[in-house]
Amino acid sequence: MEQTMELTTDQFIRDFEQTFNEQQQTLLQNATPTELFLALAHTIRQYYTPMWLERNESLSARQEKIAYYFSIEFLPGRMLETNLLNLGILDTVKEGFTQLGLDFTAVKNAEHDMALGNGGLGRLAAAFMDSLATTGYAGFGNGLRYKYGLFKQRIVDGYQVELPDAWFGSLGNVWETRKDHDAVNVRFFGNVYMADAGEGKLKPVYSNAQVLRAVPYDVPQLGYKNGVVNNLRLWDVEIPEEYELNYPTIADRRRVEDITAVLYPDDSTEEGKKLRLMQEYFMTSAGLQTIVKSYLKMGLPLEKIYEKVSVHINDTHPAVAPAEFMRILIDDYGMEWDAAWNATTKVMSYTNHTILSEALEKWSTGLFSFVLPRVFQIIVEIDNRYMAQMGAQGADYARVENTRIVRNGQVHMAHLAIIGGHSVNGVAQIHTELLKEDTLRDFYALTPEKFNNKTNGIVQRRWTQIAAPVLSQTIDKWIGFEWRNDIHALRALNDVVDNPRAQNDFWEVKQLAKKRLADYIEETTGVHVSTDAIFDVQVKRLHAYKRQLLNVMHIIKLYWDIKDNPEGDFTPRVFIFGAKAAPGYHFAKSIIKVINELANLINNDPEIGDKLKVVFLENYRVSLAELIIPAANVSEQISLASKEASGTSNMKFMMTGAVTMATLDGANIEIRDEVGEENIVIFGMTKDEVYHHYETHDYNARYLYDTDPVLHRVINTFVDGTIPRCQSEGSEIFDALVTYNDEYFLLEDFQSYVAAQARVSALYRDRERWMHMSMMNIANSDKFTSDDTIRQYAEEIWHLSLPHAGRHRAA
Ligand code: H53
Repeated sequence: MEQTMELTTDQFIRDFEQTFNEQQQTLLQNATPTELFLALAHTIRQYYTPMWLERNESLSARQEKIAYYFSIEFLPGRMLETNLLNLGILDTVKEGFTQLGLDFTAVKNAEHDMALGNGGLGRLAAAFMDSLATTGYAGFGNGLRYKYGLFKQRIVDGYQVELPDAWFGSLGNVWETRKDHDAVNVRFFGNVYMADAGEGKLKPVYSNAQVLRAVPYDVPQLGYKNGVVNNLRLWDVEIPEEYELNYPTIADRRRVEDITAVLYPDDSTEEGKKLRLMQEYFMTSAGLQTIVKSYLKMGLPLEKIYEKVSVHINDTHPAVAPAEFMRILIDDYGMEWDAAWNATTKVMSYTNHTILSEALEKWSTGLFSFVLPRVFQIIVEIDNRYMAQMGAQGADYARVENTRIVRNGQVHMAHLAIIGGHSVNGVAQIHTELLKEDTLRDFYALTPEKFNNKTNGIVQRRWTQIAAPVLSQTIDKWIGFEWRNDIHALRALNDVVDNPRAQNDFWEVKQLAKKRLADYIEETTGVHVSTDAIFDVQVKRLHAYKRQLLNVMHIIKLYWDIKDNPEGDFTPRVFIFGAKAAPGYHFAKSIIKVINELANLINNDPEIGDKLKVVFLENYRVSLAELIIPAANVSEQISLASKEASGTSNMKFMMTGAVTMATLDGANIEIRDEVGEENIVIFGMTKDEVYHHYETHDYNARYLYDTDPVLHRVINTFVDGTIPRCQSEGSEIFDALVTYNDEYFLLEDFQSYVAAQARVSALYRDRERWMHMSMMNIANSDKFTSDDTIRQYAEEIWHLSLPHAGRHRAA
């Protein structure tokens, strides 16, 4: 059942003009896009505020169970259009703007991306917020209000340069509301000892602790046409008034403000250790304290908190949660250990997003006990009790030793999350299998019942209705509107994938999207690209395991093919890259440099012409993805099998009609299962083949380099001066591939990748065949809706009930 706002265009115009006049005191026609954006956002706030209040009232009146999603990253991108779409007034507002003679696109582009995340992990968290509201579940977010989001990337002389992203700048975040009354204190450092509290109890006494104030800012999360508003709570740090004297200088204050100053721009490894640990504890402690307080307002017994509260640990960053929850229950509310432990394990659950060991956080016990002395004591106690309990159960000693929390002078955060919770999930089938059989195999052997899979998903509304409005209209034309409310209705498209007129329509849609992107490319890079060429796209974080370099090697091969035979028959291609590298990740930055110099070489060679173009688009982010993804013909998902936990852009490309060039990794495998083998292009080693190399140590990159002449020539191109201005970067790449034995097996997968790419070229030339493939991808993309993923979390892990039962469930 739909529930949209009743709003006529006239009414909207009146509301908007009134808000604008109150705020800006100028003429509409003189206003900048930013001024118009602010007025529009404030108009929308007036529309959703009553819904927000009503939602909170009804949740507490019904004493509804709430799941809290703790994540150090949230990456919503722009919120304006999503909010309008979800309120059901996007078309009304666009029409109103037309009548006022205002440019809606310019206004929507004036919104700065809310980039409180690095990549897939943060985007997934934002998608889940949308889907929780859309499905009607009571699921709230808990994170940090960074002053600076993910850095802004500029490319200068081919190099990545990082600039701070002051996303809310001088205007503030228009969507948030400060909730002063929910502020709490968080303690760091100092000494703690246990003193007699009478009745045989002990209580901790702190000295020299640093006390900071955590102040929440709430950002509403609107459900799609259902009147539901959930809450994303972001914490900011302040100095409590009573402690002001401890911070006499500006430098003292800055050190405090640092806690919420920057999002760590590192997608997988820990860095800036102490500050990072403080960030993690700050948001976790503040969140848990307010959760307990609001639970107690219901007057229910604290021992039963798990009946009304779930806390989800997104990756290891908030994994201190079980220990902090124990601290709150025991120290602040006087609960006994066993009752507290029972409640804690029932409340907590954890998602693992990677098997890369550098991303599974571990802290040295020295640092941890220095920053969080009381929490450390509790962790040691949890660990001891875990050992004792497992020993009593007769569990295998080596296994228990491998799974304990404090080991070899380190605190293993994933272990705390698993032992302190009731559920561990991976994010795609293959990833969960790998967790069970490799990364977390000892845990799996000891507690198999905790493990489950939840394949990731995407907010398809954003990637169609917002990012691809013309595609959406074309879908409407062929199968009606139902898919906009029930994504599973998209399957009706399967009936027209071979209809020549439909194929033609969808071809034209893609051409329009390509034209839009081509214009942007020309405007921002000066490179002219032809929309007749295949648009072949790889956009994601730059990481060795994602193998952008394999893509580059193929481009070099094509370059030589054309140079050797300029008159040859060649299917034109535009290779498009977008990628940020972690500032400290030297090798990744070298790859960016090489891509840019290779692009210069190729794009300026008249003999190559339109046959081959290479473009690196700077500052890849959600709003740029919205422009790029719908324009892709080919989606590059070429990570080494086993390394990409899931991937989510693969799903966005699929649903906007790109054909996936894929290894059997992450969710690619499930995409293949949905579209069928013939509508995806698979290449490369399987995860078992990869593991076979690990087990036998039989991989020999130099042998491949020496014996395969094509590969030899391609790799030499990095160092023989063909690509100018990147000598040192070229030799680093050569060394990684040959001297250091090619950690991600690019050389082994090269020939099969080249063959697969040749297949793509042949397929593209057969337009009927290609459009069949493309449309099969759109038609069968419904499986990857994050609405369904979140239903599985809600039902199987958090055990939520549906306050708005039945309203929006897919038929
Ligand atoms: O999380 C995505 C996955 C993707 C994985 C990514 C991720 C981060 O972005 C950051 C840290 C981390 O451990 C994992 O790399 O494969 O799709 C959402 O699950």
